[in-house]
Amino acid sequence: MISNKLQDAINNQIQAEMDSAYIYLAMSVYSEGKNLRGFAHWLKTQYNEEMGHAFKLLNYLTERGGTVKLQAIAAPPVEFGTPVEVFEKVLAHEIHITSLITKLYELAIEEKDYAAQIFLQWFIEEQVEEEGNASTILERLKMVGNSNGSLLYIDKELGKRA
Ligand code: OFO
Repeated sequence: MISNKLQDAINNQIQAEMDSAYIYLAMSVYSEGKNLRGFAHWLKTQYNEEMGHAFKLLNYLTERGGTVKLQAIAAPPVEFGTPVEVFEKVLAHEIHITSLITKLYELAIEEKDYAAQIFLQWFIEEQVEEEGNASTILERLKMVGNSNGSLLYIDKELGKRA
């Protein structure tokens, strides 16, 4: 059985993951509107990943005998700026999510919940990947500057995300 403290914190993290999903979906729609279809595809794939993270937590909480309490998700923005600004926001958001995962892990240690610590290690590794991906794309976008041709090349590359 999971402690109430950890149960509440996991419920908060489910909300945070769904919130991430919603933000990326909004970014995807925004990019589609700018005819950046590869960006839109990458961001929609990210939306699906975030929903996967939320479900992973939700299933775990149920498995541990906890109660899932779904929370409200705020409306995301409509405008996200230039492609560089979009990915600055993606990276900043992932850094924020990493800090939440770290706090969750610290709580699992405090609560001496070894099973939760093992479970959360997957999320710790995932955040390394999430930040890495966002940071690589951001750096490449900064590299190409105002070159539309290069931007379209990156768009094509992002469209290949499986
Ligand atoms: Fe769920 O990793 Fe991004 O937010």
